Amino acid sequence: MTGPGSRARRRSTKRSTGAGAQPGAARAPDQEAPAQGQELANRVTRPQVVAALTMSLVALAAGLALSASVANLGIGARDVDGAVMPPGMIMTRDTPARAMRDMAAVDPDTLSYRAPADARGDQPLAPTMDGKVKVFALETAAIEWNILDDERVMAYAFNRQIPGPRIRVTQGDRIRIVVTNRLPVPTTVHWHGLIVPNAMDGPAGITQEPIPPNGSYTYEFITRQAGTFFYHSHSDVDRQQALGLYGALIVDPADPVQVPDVDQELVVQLQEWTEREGYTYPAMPMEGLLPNFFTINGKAYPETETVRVRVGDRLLIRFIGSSSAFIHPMHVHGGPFTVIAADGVAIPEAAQYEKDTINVGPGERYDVLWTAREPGKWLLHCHINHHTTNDGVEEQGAGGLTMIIEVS
Ligand SMILES: [Cu+2]
Repeated sequence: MTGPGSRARRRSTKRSTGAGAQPGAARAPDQEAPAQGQELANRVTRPQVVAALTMSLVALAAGLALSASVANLGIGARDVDGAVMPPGMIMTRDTPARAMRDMAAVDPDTLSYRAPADARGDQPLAPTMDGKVKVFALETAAIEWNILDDERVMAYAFNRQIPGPRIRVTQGDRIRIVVTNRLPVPTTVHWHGLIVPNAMDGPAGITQEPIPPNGSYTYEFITRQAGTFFYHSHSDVDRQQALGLYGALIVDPADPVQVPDVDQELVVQLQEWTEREGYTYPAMPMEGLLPNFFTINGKAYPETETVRVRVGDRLLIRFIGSSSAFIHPMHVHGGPFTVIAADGVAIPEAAQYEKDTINVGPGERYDVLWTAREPGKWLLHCHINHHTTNDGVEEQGAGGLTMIIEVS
């Protein structure tokens, strides 16, 4: 119940208990004496203190336990060097800092070059001669690279291109490759499929110390085999090769009779990219790192090259499994091709076989001969159909691992 009378009572009670209240001061007739139990009510009892303390400790422990069950409290921002992790990646409480650095986005601060949007990879690399030795120079760097007109990735590259430049030599050549490392991290180079002295093979920490940033290493060997090979990083391979450190290495047979009789040649190097919210991550078969872009020779369709041949022409296609983690069943429209070499080894004519789709796994190479039978536009593409999209979308009828063979 409230009314003018009760309000007056509350006011007068306050006044009478205040510091300035004087004993014996005049009191209105309806005024009451101060409540007797007021001081007691403000005193905290020991059981109350114990209860409040216990509740606080329980809440604190529960909070810590909850955090520890979903987050890794064992590492801090300094351990992961400010790494940006992909959205959707599952990081458990036991994911170590090293693994996180391995899967992190390319740090934009480490980029040293932006390639023109129309730049092409796999460019021929001319050697200089030192006596009879063919000397090639490779330089690694973190660069920006367009896989489409409107899609730029942050990549690790040899000689500022994706894929790295094409090294082409003849069986029996002595070659020397001077590798200079301009990456922010150590690296090495492996000559995939070639028989070389062990110290020239490239695995970091196994046959050589990794090449430090701004360091260099010289590889030298004689090319004993002939066929389709490639080179790639062999240091933090799952990160470095997936970010673009690979290139074709073609060795022509010393015996011209063994050179296949073809009208045109096409090298197909495959790669996946994981590009999210402006960051580039190394594509891996795991949550958050699954690729959303796919390239042939560093470009996604429709930016891939169009091959032009005539009816009756024989086209040699060298498929290179330069992809780091994914298999691509490569299919050619317009009739089957003949598989003439696998992993840099020529297949004797009697054992050659026809196919129209061939699984190109990481590390594999297949040389196939395709004859242009009918005029028109014939597709060469991966048959995992998601790999022929750009970020899940088809453009101009396809995407990603697609190119056109135009037969006139
Ligand atoms: Cu594929």
